[in-house]
Formats: sequence, structure tokens, C-alpha cells
Amino acid sequence: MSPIRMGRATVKTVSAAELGSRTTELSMALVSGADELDPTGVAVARRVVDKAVERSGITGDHTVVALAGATGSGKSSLFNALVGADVATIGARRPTTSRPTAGLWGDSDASELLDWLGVAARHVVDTQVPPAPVTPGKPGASATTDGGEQADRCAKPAKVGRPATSGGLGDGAVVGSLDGLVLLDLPDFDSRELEHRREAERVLELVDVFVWVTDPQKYADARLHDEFVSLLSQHDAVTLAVLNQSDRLSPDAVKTLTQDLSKLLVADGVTDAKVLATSTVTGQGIPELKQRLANAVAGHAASRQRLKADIIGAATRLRPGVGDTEAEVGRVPRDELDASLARAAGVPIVLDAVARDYRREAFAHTGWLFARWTKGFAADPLRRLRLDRTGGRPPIHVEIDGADVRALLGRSSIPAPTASTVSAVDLATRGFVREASAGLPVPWAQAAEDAVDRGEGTLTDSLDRAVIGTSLRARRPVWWFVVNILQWVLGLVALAGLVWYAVLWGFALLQLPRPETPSVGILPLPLVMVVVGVIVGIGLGVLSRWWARVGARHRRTVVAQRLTESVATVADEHILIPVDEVLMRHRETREHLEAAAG
Ligand SMILES: Nc1nc2c(ncn2[C@@H]2O[C@H](COP(=O)(O)OP(=O)(O)OP(=O)(O)O)[C@@H](O)[C@H]2O)c(=O)[nH]1
Ligand SMILES: [Mg+2]
Repeated sequence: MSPIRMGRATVKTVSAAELGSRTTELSMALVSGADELDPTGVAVARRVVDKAVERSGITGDHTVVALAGATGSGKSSLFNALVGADVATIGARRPTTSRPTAGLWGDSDASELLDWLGVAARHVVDTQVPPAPVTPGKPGASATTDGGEQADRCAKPAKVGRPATSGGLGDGAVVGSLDGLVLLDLPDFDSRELEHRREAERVLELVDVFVWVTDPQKYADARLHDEFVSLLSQHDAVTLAVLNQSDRLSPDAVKTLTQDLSKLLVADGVTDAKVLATSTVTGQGIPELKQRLANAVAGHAASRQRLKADIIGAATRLRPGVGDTEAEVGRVPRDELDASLARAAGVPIVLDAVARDYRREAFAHTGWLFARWTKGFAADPLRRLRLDRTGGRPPIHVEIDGADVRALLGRSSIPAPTASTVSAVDLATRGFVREASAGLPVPWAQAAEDAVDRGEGTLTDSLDRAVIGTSLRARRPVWWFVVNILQWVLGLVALAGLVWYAVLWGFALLQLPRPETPSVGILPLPLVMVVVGVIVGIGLGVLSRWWARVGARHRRTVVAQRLTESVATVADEHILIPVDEVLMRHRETREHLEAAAG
């Protein structure tokens, strides 16, 4: 239905704010979930959103109607007739109106809208009291809110063209209501005042309905049609053409001219325009004009009502495409996933090497001094895995990224995961994703499955980087240093004993008198030194070896913890975070759809 068609229009009000927020919610749901939602439903929803965005704009609860046209056509006179009071100045001097004036119907606050429109002069129409005929200089039942300027305007009596407000022209005569109507009396469009034209053009950009007011002299003016009417045709707003001052014409001429004007408008490209003949002197056509404005107001509200229903329909249609709730990824059991990834990363192999490495190092520091050289034959277990360069560093992945680690340390020599380990990872991943997306419609579960980063080799690569980036060694234990000193002392004591014996043997060889050898009890001191040095040294070595086993177990636990954390980071990066992103998108989509339909 055209909003300016005559007839009854009863509608419930849907505020522009409500419509706007529902539209936003539906469009947000499309942004977050269009790929997973039903494609047909998505297409419908897109069309509804587009329509609602185009339709609502910023005008809020109001329908903005502008009276525009050439100077002297009677815009201000029509404005006063519609408002029912001498608000706008009507003058003999052309052009008269230089700044727009607004007439407001209804209680809804239009100040924001009028500020946006840049209209300072405002007049609230009192719809409670039926407007009485207004005599010049005596405004009727109306209230003016504009203070100074407006008061001035009202104080000036209209000299000519008394508003025709009598004859049942109050709102009571209108089917429907004018509440929400914002009527603007604009400056002329064609005078020598460029400012007027600019101001009229600026406001015309923003209105919902144009009423082109023209008169018998100017209705066919080619320049007006070229410059003004064709400008109207470029806008989506509803256009209504008024041939004012019809009292100057015979009834036949009125008919001919309105038909003529209709044709001209079609030629201008304003195909939908309705032409109405009016006179502010006789009141002809004013009730019709008012009725059409009432219909425009109702049509505006009706269109919002319809758009709201469309949005709810589209959102409800899409709603089965999302679940009722979504899992929290952080709470989904992940032990199996982490364990399978740890195996794939070769963590058990690395831990064995760590323990062996500890024992080997411990032996190098705490073993019997004269047996230590044997360690040179034992291969370094971490070096064999090319993990020896991580030792003693802080966990590298904390400070530099994986690519740097790789550049610095190369690839490890941990054996590649076996086929069964790889399939265990796959199984655990699927299990995890299934658990995380339980209860979601298939496309979302599929999206979660697809989100997991399974790129050829990237997971294995990241696991390897994580292991390389993990510090596998720790500070040497203090007891190693203590035992080391002891071992050196014992070794040197034993050596000194031997040297002593060598000296004594030298004396005997040269048949020199043997120097006195001190003794401990019945045993000579050098013998005691050798025996104690060797036996205690070996004993301490054996004891240390046993203690190193305990230490190695502890080191293994510490490193296992670090590796678990590193592997968990890989799981987060490749599996948990991508899945969580899908779930978050699902949540957003669900909430937006609920808000749009709620
Ligand atoms: N005969 C007749 N004269 C009218 C009618 N409407 C307005 N006039 C007269 O036409 C002249 C111009 O009226 P305005 O209402 O000031 O015209 P406007 O379009 O607001 O002019 P600007 O403000 O200059 O753009 C005045 O002298 C009015 O009395 C009408 O219906 N019939
Ligand atoms: Mg005027």
C-alpha cells in the first residue's frame, strides 16, 4: 500500500529503536553464522535485513514530511493550514521563508531528530483541542516551543492567505492519527537566494515524504522540473505533488492542470507521485492532504510492524540451525588428547634420555676419580636425539617463537611417530571435538572438526618444536659439587700414598737408609692413605650412583611436567583454540538470533 493512499490504516507501533536493534541482531547472526545456517533461510534473512536498513534510517518514530517548492507557491500558507495556527510567516516579499520551520504532532520527543535535521524553529501542534478558525495575528490552539525567533514569527500577523483550518480540518477529521508527523516548511528552491536552495536541498536529503508545492503559474516551469523535480526522483522518499492556489482556476482548468502536472512528473521520472489540487483560501484539498499525511504516518508505522514480523520470522526460521547451549572447551576432558600428543611428540623417549643424561652427568661429577675416564665412551643420550642444546636454558618457547627455535636448533632426531601413534592422535582429536560440539547441529560440529589444524605435518612439526623449545636440563645439584670435592680429596690422598710408596721404593733401590714411616696402629700411613683413598672413593662412587638414580627420577618428573605443558600448548594452538572459536561463533549466532526473534 502506498503510504499516501487514502483510506484507513490501523497499526500497532513498533519503535524505530526496537526495529533497529532487531535488525542489527539479525545481521550480526548472519555475520557470525551464515556459513553454518540453512542457506535458504540465510538468503531470506539477508533480504529482510537489507529492507529494514533501507526503510528505517534515522527518523525514529517520526515521519518527516517536507513542504518544498518554488517561492510564493504557498508552502508556508499550507503549513499554517495543516498546523492550524499562524506559525510560518506568509509575506508579500519574495522569498519569505529563509529557515525551515517544523510542526510536530504527538507526544514523542522529536528534538534529536530535529537537531539532526538542523531545524531550530519548532511548533508543537495541540491535537487535543480541535483547531478553531485562526484570525490573522491570533494564533489558534497551539503551542510554540522555539522561544524568540518563533515567537517573533507568530507575532507577525499573516497578511494574505489566511490558513483554511475550518471545516473539520482538525485531526479528528482524519482517519488514523497524525501522531509522529514532523511537517517542515522549507525555504524556496528557486529564488536568487542560493542559501535557501542549499538549505532546502540539505533537508530534502533527510525526509521521508516530499510534498512538492507548486501553483498554476509555475507548475510547468522547465527549470523547476529540471533542477528540482528530477532531484526528487533520485530519492526513495515518497513524493506528493500539490497544485496550490487552485481557487485561482476554474474547476475544468484545475482538472486539466492536475493531469498535465501528473504527466510532467512521470516525464521527470517521479512515477509514483499523486497530484492534489489545494487552496489555502477556500480550504479545498486540505483535508485530503491531511489524510494522505496521516496515511504516510500510519504507513511508516505499519511498515515497521511488518519489518518486525519479517525479522522475527527470519530469525525463527534460522533458530533450529543452532543448538541451545555450547560446551566450554576448557572443561572438556583432554587427558587422552594430551597423552596421545605426548606419545606422538616422543615424550617417553625424551624422558628416558633425560634420566640417562642425568645419571651420566652425575657419574662425571661424583664417580670415583680413577673410573671417570670411562664416561668418555658412553654416548650422550640427549645429543643423540639432538636435544642437548636445550640444556640449562630457560624454556625457550616462552621467549622466542617456534620458527626461531627451529632456526636455532634445527630438527630433533626423535624418531617419527608410528602409524598407530598418529591414528591414536587422530582418534583422540575426533573424540575431543565430538565432546566439545555435543548437542550442536551437524554443520557446526563439522565446522569444529574442520577448524582443527591438521595441515600435513604441521602438528608433528609443532610438537617437535615444542620439545626442542623445552628446557630438558636443570642446574647441577649441589651434592654433585660436594661429592666431587670429596672424590678429588680421596683420589689425591690415594695418589699421595702411592707416591709415598714409590719414594720408599726408590730409597730401597738406591740402598739408602729408609726414612722413618709413620704408622696408624700397625699399618703404615701410606698404606692407610691408599686403602682409604681407594675404598672410600669407590664406596662414595657407588653410593652416589644409587643417589643419582633417585635424582634422575626426580629430574624426569620435573622435565615431564615441562614437556606436558609444552605439548598442551600445541594442543591448545592446533585444536582447542580453533574449536573454541567455532563454539564462540555458535554462541554469538544463537544469542543474536534469540535477540532478533525475542
Ligand atoms: N489565491 C491564493 N493565494 C495563496 C494561496 N496560498 C498562498 N497564497 C498566497 O501566496 C503568497 C505566498 O504564500 P507563502 O505561503 O508565503 O508562499 P511560500 O511558498 O511559503 O513562499 P516562500 O516562503 O517565499 O518560499 C501569499 O501572498 C499567500 O497569501 C492559495 O491557495 N490561494
Ligand atoms: Mg514560505
